[in-house]
Amino acid sequence: MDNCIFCKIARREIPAKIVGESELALAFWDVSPRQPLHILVIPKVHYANVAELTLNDESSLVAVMKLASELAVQHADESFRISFNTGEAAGQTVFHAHGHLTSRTPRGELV
Ligand code: DGP
Repeated sequence: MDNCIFCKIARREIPAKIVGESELALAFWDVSPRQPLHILVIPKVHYANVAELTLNDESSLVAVMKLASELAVQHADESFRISFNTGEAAGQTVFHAHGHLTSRTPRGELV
């Protein structure tokens, strides 16, 4: 999608602190973190929300959850959350599916 900010990050057209990547998914630090660990994990292909992603592209969904889980094991101390705000009323502000990986107990030094 031309005007989607997360598609632009996936295409490297705008900068982000990228922390992980696979063939189908990308992870980067949230620009305004709400917990000590706050990483966003997105499918590289555009879907408006997690339901669209799940119903249309199981491979990308698995890639997102796998990358989020790998980063959780790497960066969180066994306690973490992976959440997907869906729809404006639920707090979604960027309409490209993204999981928030958050933790109050990050492990080691975060970069
Ligand atoms: P949500 O409210 O669930 O749609 O979450 C959107 C998140 O995306 C919010 O925590 C802030 C973050 N965000 C918005 N724009 C950018 C950006 O350009 N770069 C990065 N790294 N994060 C962004």
